[in-house]
Amino acid sequence: MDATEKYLFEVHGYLLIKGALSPQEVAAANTAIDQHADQIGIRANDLAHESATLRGTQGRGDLGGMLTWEKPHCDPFRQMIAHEKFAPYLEELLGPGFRLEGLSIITMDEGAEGFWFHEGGEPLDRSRGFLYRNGRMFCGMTNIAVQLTDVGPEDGGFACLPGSHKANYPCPDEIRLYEAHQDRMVQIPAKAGDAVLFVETLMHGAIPWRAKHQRRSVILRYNHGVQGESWLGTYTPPDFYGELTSAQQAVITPPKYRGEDKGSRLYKPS
Ligand SMILES: O=C(O)CCC(=O)C(=O)O
Repeated sequence: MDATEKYLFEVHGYLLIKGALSPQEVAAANTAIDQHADQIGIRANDLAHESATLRGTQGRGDLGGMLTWEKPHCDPFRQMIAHEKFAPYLEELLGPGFRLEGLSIITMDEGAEGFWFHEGGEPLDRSRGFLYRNGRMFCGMTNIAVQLTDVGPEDGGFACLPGSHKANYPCPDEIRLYEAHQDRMVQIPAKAGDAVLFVETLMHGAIPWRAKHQRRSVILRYNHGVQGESWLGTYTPPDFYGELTSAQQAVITPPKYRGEDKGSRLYKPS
């Protein structure tokens, strides 16, 4: 993460990583989704809440389970979880030893409803915080949204209020509902293969999808290595654990205290 990227991320709470995935990686992921399109669950228009401006003619689509898909269709997603392009960003923000909390795919067809703007720095959530201290950033849950189809400036999709990860006052409802001060929200145009890196405590949501083509975004959720947000009982590695590379295994290990910055990096810095 270079000095410009650190500056922009610290100020805005997000960053666009252009060309993160190659056209071949994007194509393989899209083929895998095409093969599992019958598993996309269309939501019951429950994300816009009571917003008049986020309402849609249909719900957004959710798809999961990609790491367990049959080969070769699981591979693009297994490669994404510990991708060499993403690891340096996650190690900067979460520290070495960062963990994957989960991943899912969002699809939106033309007319799909938006998503009420949620999170924001207030109220404070320990697992979703953002702190600058002693010369570096410390993040709670941090996400990478890999775009598998193009997002034009008028298309809708992911949007956020830059800087809201540092908010101290409660956000008025009309802003969360995208009914006032819409010009403060930023929708992020992107090409297939670009990725939006954002800290979960940034207030974010989605604008209804207006494009003719389907929106496809893979959301990978991470946290620092000490945090386990959804954890109960003993740890059983998933069945496919033995098929993973050591870097992929490292991001799905149980949380443990490693001492700040004492964990090893996934890849040697180039
Ligand atoms: O990209 C989107 O549609 C918004 C996703 C989102 O807000 C979330 O999953 O928490």
